[in-house]
Amino acid sequence: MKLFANPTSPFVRIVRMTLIEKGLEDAVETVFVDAWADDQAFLDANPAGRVPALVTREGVRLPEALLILRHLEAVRPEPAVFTGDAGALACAGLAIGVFDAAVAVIIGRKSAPDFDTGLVGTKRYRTMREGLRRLDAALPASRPGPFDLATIAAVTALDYLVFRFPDQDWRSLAPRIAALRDAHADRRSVSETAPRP
Ligand SMILES: N[C@@H](CCC(=O)N[C@@H](CS)C(=O)NCC(=O)O)C(=O)O
Repeated sequence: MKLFANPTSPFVRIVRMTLIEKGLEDAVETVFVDAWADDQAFLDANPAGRVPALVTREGVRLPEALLILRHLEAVRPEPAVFTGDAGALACAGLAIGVFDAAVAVIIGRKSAPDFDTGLVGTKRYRTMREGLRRLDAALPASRPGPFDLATIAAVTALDYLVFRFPDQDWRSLAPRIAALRDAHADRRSVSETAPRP
């Protein structure tokens, strides 16, 4: 398999974390690309020009992080990242909403330097703050439990906000997610995929 990736994307990160958790990293060649550079092999894999994009063992070109995770779950069912539990899926949904909003701000700034304070930017900031707060409240007290999509996405969301918006105190806003993240800090899937410039 081949994974088109970059070292900062939270969508890429949930795929890379899953590959490590499932022991599939050696089955994948990871190619870092600049999603804005119109690399032809990358565009062949995903005409949307967005990372992640996976080329499967059969040569199928698969975009979209959650679809890639679904495929990896079929390739290597254990350990499962999709537990099927609605509460866990809801937490994953909140976390993905948070980092999707954060990515929208970073990308919005490319065409509008004042994106953050406009109609869309303001709404995305609200999503980041409110989504993180609700996720923090929604995580069951039993976590750390299974290292499933809820945990993977929650860790990814918090780390991405801290990485991209370091002037704000995200950890204080989400103390339970911060504790969860710290509890897993030494896990290879967490430490080796942390966003870096
Ligand atoms: N819905 C997509 C979102 C992927 C995405 O937004 N990737 C960003 C990096 S975080 C990207 O490649 N952006 C380039 C672009 O928007 O053209 C997924 O789940 O994979």
